[in-house]
This record gives sequence, C-alpha cells and structure tokens, in this order.
Amino acid sequence: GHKSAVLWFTGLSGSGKSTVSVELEKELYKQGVHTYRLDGDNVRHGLNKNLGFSPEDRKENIRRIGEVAKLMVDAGLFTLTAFISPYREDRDAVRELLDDGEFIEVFVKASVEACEARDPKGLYKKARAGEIKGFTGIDAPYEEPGNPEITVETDQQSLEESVQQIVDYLKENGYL
Ligand code: GGZ
Repeated sequence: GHKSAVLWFTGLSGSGKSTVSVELEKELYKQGVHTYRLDGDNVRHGLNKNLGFSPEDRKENIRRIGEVAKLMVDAGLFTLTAFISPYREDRDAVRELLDDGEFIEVFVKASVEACEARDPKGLYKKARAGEIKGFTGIDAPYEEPGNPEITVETDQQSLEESVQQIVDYLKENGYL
C-alpha cells in the first residue's frame, strides 16, 4: 500500500514541472499507485478559467488548486500539481491546509537563463518584447522555496535522475 499526499511542483515557466511530473506519474503507475495530475491544461482552462496572472489571480489560482488537491488526497489519490506558484506565502497556505506529511514541495530549479533558452512556447521572447506583461522571472517575481522537501535541478541533472530522486524520497519517507 501507499500513503497519499500532494507532490507540489513549483518553478519557473519552462523549468520542467510538467515534464518531470508526467514522467514521475508513469513511474508511480508502474508501482500500482493511483495518481492524479493537476496542471494548467486541466485547471486553468476549466475551474480557473476566470483567472489571469495578476498577483491576486495567481493567489486565488493556487488557493483553489490547494483545496482541490486536499479533496483528492482525502479520496486516497497521490496528487501531482504543476503550477509556477511563485509566492511562498501561497504555497505555505496550501501546506497548512494539509495534514503533516501530506504536502511535499518539489522545487524544480532552473535558472531564468536556462528556461529562457528552452522557451518551448516562445513566451519568454514575447515577455522580452513587452507583448506579455508580468511574466514570471522577467517582470514578475518568483520566490524560491526556503525549505522544500525535494529540489531537482533540471539544468544540472537528467530527467531520469530527477524522477529517481523523487521516487527515492517517497520510498525513504514511507510513502511507497
Ligand atoms: C507566467 C504565464 C503568464 C505570465 C501565461 N507569467 O510555460 P507555460 O505557459 O505552460 O506555463 C506558464 C503558465 C503559468 O500558469 P500557472 O497557473 O502555473 O501560474 S501561477 O502558478 O503563477 O498562477 C505559461 C503561461 O501560464 N503564462 N502568462 N504572465 N506564466
């Protein structure tokens, strides 16, 4: 059996939150763990489609995702969330919502330079050109976690290494 929890991925746009969480989910599936992944595609286009990227809207985005993640954990699912979640206070509020050990903060660390070089959707280019205002890492803040349970450095380690590091954490801490 396993203990359900939220793996809360946080990091810049293009840092690898989605990529790592998708690969991790495949690995958990192989181990018979029931998971659900929340990301921009299934949340920002649905539940949160009335929200933009102002600080207030980002706060509300994260608050709702936290509440949904809590319901999913209560339902026994291992929940993976992949949102920038740039404000420490908002992430900490989600941590408070959950019981001890149910919130695992995964800092997906990559420099702005690395993320900008990847720029998979061309958004950094648009932000630099002033076509997107308030873009995280360019002209909106990203507050790094002070004490995350896990840090994966996607500009220093391979995808496989990042996934293995998270699996190891889950095993060592009795989740798997
Ligand atoms: C940051 C933005 C912005 C602004 C649109 N700032 O690379 P992506 O495209 O797929 O990931 C980004 C996503 C961020 O949404 P989140 O819900 O994760 O953000 S937050 O947690 O801060 O609420 C990016 C796109 O939306 N995007 N405008 N201004 N990212």
